[in-house]
Amino acid sequence: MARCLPPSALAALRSASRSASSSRTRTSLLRTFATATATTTTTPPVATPSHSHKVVLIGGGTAGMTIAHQLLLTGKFTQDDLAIIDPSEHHHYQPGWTLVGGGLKRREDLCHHLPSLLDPKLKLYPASVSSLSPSNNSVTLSNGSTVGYEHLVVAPGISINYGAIKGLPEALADRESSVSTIYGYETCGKVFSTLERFQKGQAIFTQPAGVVKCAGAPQKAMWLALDLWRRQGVYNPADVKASPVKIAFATGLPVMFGVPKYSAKLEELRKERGVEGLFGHDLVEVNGDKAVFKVGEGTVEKRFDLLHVVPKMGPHGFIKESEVADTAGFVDVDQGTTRHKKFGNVWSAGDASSLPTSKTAAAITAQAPVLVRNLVDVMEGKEPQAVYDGYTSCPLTTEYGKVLLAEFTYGGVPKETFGDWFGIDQIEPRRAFYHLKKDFFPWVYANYMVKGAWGGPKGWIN
Ligand code: UQ1
Repeated sequence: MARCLPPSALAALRSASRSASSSRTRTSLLRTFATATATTTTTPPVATPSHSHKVVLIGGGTAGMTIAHQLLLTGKFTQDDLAIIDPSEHHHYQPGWTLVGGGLKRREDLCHHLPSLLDPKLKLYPASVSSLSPSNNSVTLSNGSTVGYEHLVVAPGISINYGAIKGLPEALADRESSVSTIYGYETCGKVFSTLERFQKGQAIFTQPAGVVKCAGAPQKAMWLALDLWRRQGVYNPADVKASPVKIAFATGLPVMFGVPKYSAKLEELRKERGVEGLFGHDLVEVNGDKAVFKVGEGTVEKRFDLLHVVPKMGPHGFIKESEVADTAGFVDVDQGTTRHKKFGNVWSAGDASSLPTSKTAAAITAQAPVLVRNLVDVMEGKEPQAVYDGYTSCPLTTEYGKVLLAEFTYGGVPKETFGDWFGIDQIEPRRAFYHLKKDFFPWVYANYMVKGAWGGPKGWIN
């Protein structure tokens, strides 16, 4: 496997935070530093404007990678019919970063060399997209060349806007600070060492208002930390007043989780375990040992000794500024078919899409087969028939050795795989689900899902 640990990662983050003045520039620097290496060292030249493909996919992340291989497995495409545009040298199993934060995995083991994951029949453009022209059926790359398509799948994920919280890039890049986040390859390595060192004081775990990927992850980080400190003897859930460590969960949301069934259980755990709940608290600034939250129309300042931050996220600029975006900037697709509401040859899945469900890798297991089936049907002159029900899942680590496996559809309606099979209620955190999360999902993802052969709750497909 190619090197997955850029030695200059944190240095790049540091220099990005030093040299960039606007939050927009910061974000793009943070997002693309690995890309610069990719384009200068290992990549073939970018195609000329004459290139065109049956299907162009933007993004080689979970959605793009899975959909590209599922399309190939239909047997209806040959060499270079399908093209992926992605500037990244590496593909990450991001659901594993919560485990990295808990000291259970090494981030390098969840990182794959992107080009080597691709079937040789797929054409790779190792470049970023600068604009979309859906009326001309073409995409313009950052080097100015254009790529044409019959169908376009827009799946570049969601952009992490570190700079949207004042002082955050600097605090994350500072090795001495106790500010960390599991939401990035560059930063997730700092989390566990920060937690392990922490023996006394106020810990705050944040979750922003607004859209994030994997909305359960902010508290997964907290539950593992709590359990670590409990085992180390510095946190006693039964007597928080006497504990050296105090824990608060500061969330921009009014509740612990968006689905009432699971939220009730998580709220029960929060109270039982002595975690202070700061609801409606949206972190806007990190200033030394002060965290500044927007609360209602005003601001509230909290002192901290350890801060785990979840940055703000939003759609990529090239989507927001294009004709395929909805008013929020996400790709405006039908929530059942995944087909664009206006451009019939544009499709989207995953974090970049407007699909009104929780943004997770598990959701892709259900979205990808629907998109692939419908795209192929439309290509063959038929009406799209397959319908996505909003399935998504959040395997929520509530302590070392236990996971609450939340699974639900649109509207937060529970759809529990093992409830159907074994008649159990998945509201209870279980050891078996912990092994699914820690061992089985990373394995099945790397060996089958990215190759288009895993259908989530449906098991192996293709
Ligand atoms: C899943 O298929 C999957 O992909 C590998 C995950 O990892 C990201 C998941 O978290 C979940 C929940 C699924 C769904 C599969 C089952 C068997 C519930």
